[in-house]
Amino acid sequence: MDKLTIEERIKDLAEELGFDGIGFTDAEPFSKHQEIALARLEDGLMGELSWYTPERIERGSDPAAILPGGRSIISLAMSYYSVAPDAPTDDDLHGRVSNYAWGQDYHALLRKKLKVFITRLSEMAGETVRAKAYNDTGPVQDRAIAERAGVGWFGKNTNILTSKGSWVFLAEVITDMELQPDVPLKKTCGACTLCIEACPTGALIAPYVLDSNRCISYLTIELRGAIPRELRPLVGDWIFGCDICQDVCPVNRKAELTKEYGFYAKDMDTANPRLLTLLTLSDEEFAAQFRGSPIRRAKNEGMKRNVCVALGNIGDERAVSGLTRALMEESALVRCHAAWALGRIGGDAAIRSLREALAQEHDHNVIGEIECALDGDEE
Ligand code: B12
Ligand code: SF4
Ligand code: SF4
Repeated sequence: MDKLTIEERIKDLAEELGFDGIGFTDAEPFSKHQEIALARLEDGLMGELSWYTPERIERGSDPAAILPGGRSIISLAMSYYSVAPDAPTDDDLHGRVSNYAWGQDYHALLRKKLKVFITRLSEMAGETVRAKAYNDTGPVQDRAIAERAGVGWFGKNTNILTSKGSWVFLAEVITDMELQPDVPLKKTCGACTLCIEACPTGALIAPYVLDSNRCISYLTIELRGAIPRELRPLVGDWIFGCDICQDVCPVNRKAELTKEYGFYAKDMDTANPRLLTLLTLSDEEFAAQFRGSPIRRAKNEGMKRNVCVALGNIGDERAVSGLTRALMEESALVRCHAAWALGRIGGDAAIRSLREALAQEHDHNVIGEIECALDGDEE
């Protein structure tokens, strides 16, 4: 039998550990991607991510500065695509959580796998290899690495599309090993523009250009303040992330279900939570319910804000009493969004609640929201 090359053995290792894609590239700087990211930041298209700074972009664009002596990057992809247990059939009001957040927190899951991966690399090399692994939280641009390593190509929705679709998490290992680079794929989206047309908020302002300020993923997960009023009606019933630009992508018709059991939703409530229940959770209950889940990132206050918007968009009068209680929440942010939702649902009970709240409210932002809601000016 032919002896396997080191690259082939590393590919086998990735498969053994459950990764669905792998490729190699050199550790040369990502100058073009650095330039684009800096320009996006400068143009205000990255939203208000306090940690996303020019220094971080510059550091992340030079892998050899992150791992001095780094010669290669191993790019890895793991599918998280799964099916929801059961679509809700009860009469409760449900919201939608993006597929990537149905299961366990991928950061923890991938971190463990990457640790094993690095240990096994050293065993393979017969000496301790120097390596630094990232998944999502590092300064490097995971997608730019995946593209150059031939793991996938950039879709017009800015996601990396692999031959098995875009429902993948990306990770990378920068190492001092000398590995034969793979070549970038020649694939493109061609004339397709389905994702751009389907995005409900118009966040894909041009092919390959996302305005984070308009993206539901940013609005429901990363944004800490109020969701802009004009965007609230467009958020629909998404309460954590958004899958629309991937759902419509024809490349995803070939998507295979993840082999990683941890990414499946425990039950229907994880993928389609009951909104009125979420609205009642204390901080402790929220932390307990979402322990080990990516959803914790939104925090209880952010989630209640999102739930109010979803309830306003669903427009069902059964939400009025829950939203009326939310008008008395300690958080002014939640009170603002509860007022907006009540204005959008309308009807005598909602109007009565808004008037009673106005008589007691002291926060000027909430007063403004209640007045708009009573004026029927909810957008
Ligand atoms: C910040 C961030 C966000 C922000 C901003 C997104 C953004 N514009 O990148 C927000 C909160 C909006 C976000 C949302 C999501 N994210 Co996010 N996010 C990140 C993070 C932490 C940094 C990304 C970054 O640096 N972007 C810089 C900008 C400038 O890059 P870009 O928009 O992709 O632009 C590139 C392309 O447009 C390309 N390009 C430009 N012009 C052209 C022209 C042509 C012809 C071509 C081919 C390419 C091209 O070059 C640009 C620079 O590389 C990465 C993790 C990481 N460390 O990399 C995860 C990451 C990108 N996110 C990820 C995921 C899963 C998501 C969501 C799908 C989650 C969800 N379901 O809600 C959405 C997808 C929204 C979307 N359509 O992109 C995955 C993507 C996996 C994949 N298959 O691509 C990553 C890689 C995390 C991970 N390790 O798995 N995210
Ligand atoms: S994640 Fe949703 S809001 Fe963001 S670009 Fe895709 S379709 Fe638009
Ligand atoms: S929907 Fe079409 S344009 Fe958008 S990423 Fe998929 S193939 Fe590309």
